[in-house]
Amino acid sequence: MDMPAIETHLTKNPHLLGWVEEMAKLCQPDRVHFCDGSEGERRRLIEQAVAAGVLLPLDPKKRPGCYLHRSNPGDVARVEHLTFICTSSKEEAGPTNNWMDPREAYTKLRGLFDGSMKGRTMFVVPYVMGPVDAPHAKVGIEITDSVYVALNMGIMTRMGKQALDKLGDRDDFNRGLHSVRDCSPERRYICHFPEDNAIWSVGSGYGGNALLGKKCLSLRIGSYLARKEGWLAEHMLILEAESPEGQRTYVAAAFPSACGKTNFAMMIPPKRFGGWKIRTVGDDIAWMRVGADGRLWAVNPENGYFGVAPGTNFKSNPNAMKTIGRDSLFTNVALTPDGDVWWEGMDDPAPEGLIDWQGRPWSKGSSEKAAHPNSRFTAPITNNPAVSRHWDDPEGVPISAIIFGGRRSTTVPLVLQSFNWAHGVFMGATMGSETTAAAAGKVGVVRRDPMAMLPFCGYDMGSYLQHWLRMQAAIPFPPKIFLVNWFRKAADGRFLWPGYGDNMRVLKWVIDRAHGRVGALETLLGWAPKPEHLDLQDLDASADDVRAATRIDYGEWEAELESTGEFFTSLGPTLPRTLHLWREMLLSRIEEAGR
Ligand code: TSX
Ligand code: MN
Repeated sequence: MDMPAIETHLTKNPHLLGWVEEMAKLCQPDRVHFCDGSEGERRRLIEQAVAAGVLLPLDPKKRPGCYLHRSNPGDVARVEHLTFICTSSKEEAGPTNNWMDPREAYTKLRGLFDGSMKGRTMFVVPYVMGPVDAPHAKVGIEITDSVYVALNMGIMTRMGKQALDKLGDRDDFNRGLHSVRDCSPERRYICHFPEDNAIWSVGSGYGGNALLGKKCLSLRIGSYLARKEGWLAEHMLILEAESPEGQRTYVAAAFPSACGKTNFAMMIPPKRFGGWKIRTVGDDIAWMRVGADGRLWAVNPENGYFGVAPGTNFKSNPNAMKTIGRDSLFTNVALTPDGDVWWEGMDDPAPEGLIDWQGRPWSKGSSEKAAHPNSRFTAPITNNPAVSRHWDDPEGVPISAIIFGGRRSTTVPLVLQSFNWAHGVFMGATMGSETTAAAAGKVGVVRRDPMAMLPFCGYDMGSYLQHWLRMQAAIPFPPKIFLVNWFRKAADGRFLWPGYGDNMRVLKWVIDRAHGRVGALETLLGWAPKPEHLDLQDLDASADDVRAATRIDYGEWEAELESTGEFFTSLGPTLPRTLHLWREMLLSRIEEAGR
């Protein structure tokens, strides 16, 4: 077959056209389609995807503009053991990342991409991460042979002509190459080349492995650039809290998976907080820079939500349910007989006649789940009725507080404020979450996950924490840092804190602390609210339970700090001495207090 000529009216950028031609020579597609991001193009791609059986239209009355995609059953999640950071030295990737020599990786993957798009269309997807006019927005080009990926990128990023216009004739775009190939786990690699600003991903069509703008560019490559350029690329939601007086405060928060990050980003305050409004700037990623005013300003690089479906319902997250009412893609959820979607933990019980995520008839009482536990929705950010007016602001929003959290059944109290920036970095560095049944492996074990970045940091974790410590000197008015835990349990296994909307009561204290207008108690582990500092009116929990949720058990903390020590050791010699010293000091003070 003749080489497809690389021609498009969309760009004359010689670096881009040269690279696309080179990649087309390698992958040998039948056709090359440059995406312009127009509404007409979106319709045509959906038509193609429906004709090819990649997308199934849902009922246009119940879910207008919505489609179901069923992935290969062996390709339903990110694959950390096949994700590589390819830097010149192994030390640069650090002990918590898989490393491959860049030359070896290019050689191996070139072999896998060779002819991988024969008989297929190569989509060239130009996109921007961040508000298009933001000074630190990044342009990426993803070459992919998946129409599903092209359509998802159209929701999750600012996709099309606007990206090419922003790029102009420059060469500094992220080069992303993706092919589902034969979708075999034996030939699956997600390789990051931070030194080349490139990502090569082969063998998976799943979100985090295939939508290269999200985890790969915005977090792994992003964090590498952030250290080099003096900013922060973080796995954080960004929310806007507006007080009854109309004061808007912005909070960024990092949680590991299964802690309800999207729910927190879209929280609806309880009746008692009637005058308060919570709005969403982002639910997954924050890029934060020091502004001219000396504050830390955050943008959400994304344009949509790629959320976990199971557990999402009108009680846990009404705004998310409204967000996915139209123009959304669903991946690996169950299909109802009337053309709607269903998953475990939806409001209503499963209807008769469900088709499960693999396309098989499913009946109640089946031991298998109807929707895959990692099934997802992809929805435009503007569908959210509570989206912040600043979600697309090129300036971003000024962050007053950073919250770290985890799922801990013991030890970690409802909320603590750090003594200072370095102690806040210590809180983030030591945060962890107990594994739930949703993840593979043993249930109930604490898995440490610094800043929820363990799977997403594009370089050595010790150097990453050093970068966090160094940032203090660069931020004249830094946000205050907090640690929260919504998941503490009583001895009988009950949750002590009602969570969800009632987290507003904790958030209110956080905001008031950030503005220096409420008191706190100095404990050995940080500043904690005294009982009179939390507004608990109409709370559906006993005073005893709240006391237990906020209690600090110094015996438990001695064990906690011992376990933190083992984790620190595992991060190796680049872990900043400051963090070792914080651990030792906190432990010594507890021991010397004689508890
Ligand atoms: O998202 C959650 N949040 C944050 C919400 C803003 N979840 C769901 C976690 C899985 C993704 C929570 N689950 C939260 C929470 O704050 N808290 C809990 C634990 C919990 C579960 C049930 C109840 C109370 C607490 N109560 C009843 O079911 C009646
Ligand atoms: Mn995430």
